[in-house]
Amino acid sequence: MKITVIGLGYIGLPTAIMFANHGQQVIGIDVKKNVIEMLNEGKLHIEEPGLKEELHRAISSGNFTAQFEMEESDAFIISVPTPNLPDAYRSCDLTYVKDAVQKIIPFLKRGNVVILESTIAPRTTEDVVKPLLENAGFIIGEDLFLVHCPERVLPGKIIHELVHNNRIIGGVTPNCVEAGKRVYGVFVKGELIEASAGAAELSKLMENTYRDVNIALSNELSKIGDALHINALEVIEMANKHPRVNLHSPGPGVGGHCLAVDPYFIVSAAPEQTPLIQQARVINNSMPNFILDKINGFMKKINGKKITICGVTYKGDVDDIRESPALQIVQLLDEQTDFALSIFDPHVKKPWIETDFEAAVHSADLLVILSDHSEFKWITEENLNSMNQKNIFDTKGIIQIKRNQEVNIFDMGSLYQMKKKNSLAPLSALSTGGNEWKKQ
Ligand code: SAJ
Repeated sequence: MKITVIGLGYIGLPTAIMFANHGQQVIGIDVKKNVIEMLNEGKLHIEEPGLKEELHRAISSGNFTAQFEMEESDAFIISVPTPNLPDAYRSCDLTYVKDAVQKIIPFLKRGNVVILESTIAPRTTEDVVKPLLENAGFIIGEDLFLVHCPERVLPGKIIHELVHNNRIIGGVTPNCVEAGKRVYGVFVKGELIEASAGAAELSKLMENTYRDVNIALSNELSKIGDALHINALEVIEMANKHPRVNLHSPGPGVGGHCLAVDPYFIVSAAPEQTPLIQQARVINNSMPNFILDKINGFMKKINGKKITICGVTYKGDVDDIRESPALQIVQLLDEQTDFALSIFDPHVKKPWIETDFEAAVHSADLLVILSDHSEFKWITEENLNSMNQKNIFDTKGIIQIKRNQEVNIFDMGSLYQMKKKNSLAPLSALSTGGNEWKKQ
């Protein structure tokens, strides 16, 4: 089968490569010149474990080419961005989706399958895309098949989840569902779930909204624990021992182009019916300022001058800083305080990111962990010897060092400790111990 994938981002590119490595002839199309050039040279513009090897396999087999020009194909997969519009309910911007549909229309033939993978507002497939294709003279379900097949892969585990997650095949008609199943049956080992296009759209959005609302509940719990001087993380650990309770992890906020985006697509489609979803977004969006207040209060108490921020990505072990609450906190600190700031993130290459851990923590009074990168598990007490005061505020629960006389460690469960007068270990005698970090 010849497949054209439009949009070579975090989802489109792995999807295109997966089809190519399962014997299909795949063309990858993107509007970014550097993306096309990098991919054809076997280089990646995104960080995803295992993807580079898969890309090289796809190129060397001759089954994958990245290019600008559209070509006739058996199936067209649209995986372009659908950001929020800056309107009252931050509705779904369908500009790129509509552009992509217009671009493929001249190349469509009878029997083709058009698949929308982008996360879209409820009813988009039926009410927006279907009319565009019908206006071009096609009868959906007879000479053209239209499917919404949302992705559910977790960045950082995309290669595995693309194959093993089940997939919802949301067809405009039953024939469309069958056509969609024939395409994804090429490599999906998970269940191919038959659905209507509308149910597929809303299911995808609800999956992320469910997570956003549950994270908001835990973020609210961290505020309750702060007010009542009760350790919220201990409460979560105990409550989750109940067979039907799954409290999520509180943190510095909810980032990424999924949970921080998708709930608004439901809200903007049904604003009167979504008070809970809207309030959850308000709570999660309040976390960067909440964390800033904790940092400010603590630094004033210890008369701190310098803060080292570890992690600016929206979550651990990715290089994605889109909608990152960590980055919001850095910006708030920069705009609203006079603290010296040093930023360290081994996954992000930017001029303002310190590449040497020891240099980043040198003379710092507080180390704030905002992304749970695996590398931060290996931070040892010795790595902190160049700090002025050994204080850690670990908002992601990744640090393995145990709190002791030398190091003060706070997390989302012990926020109330940051306010206490005597919550500090005495200053440690500065030593020039070796830097384990560099040797990792
Ligand atoms: N987060 C918390 N507490 C938690 C879990 C996550 O604060 O207990 C934060 C993370 O730090 C991050 C944000 O929420 O800032 C999103 O994290 P995530 O683990 O949900 O990761 P995403 O957004 O990359 O992936 C989600 C996944 N959706 C679900 O798990 C329901 C993934 O399966 C989707 O395919 C993806 O969104 C997407 O592309 O829609």
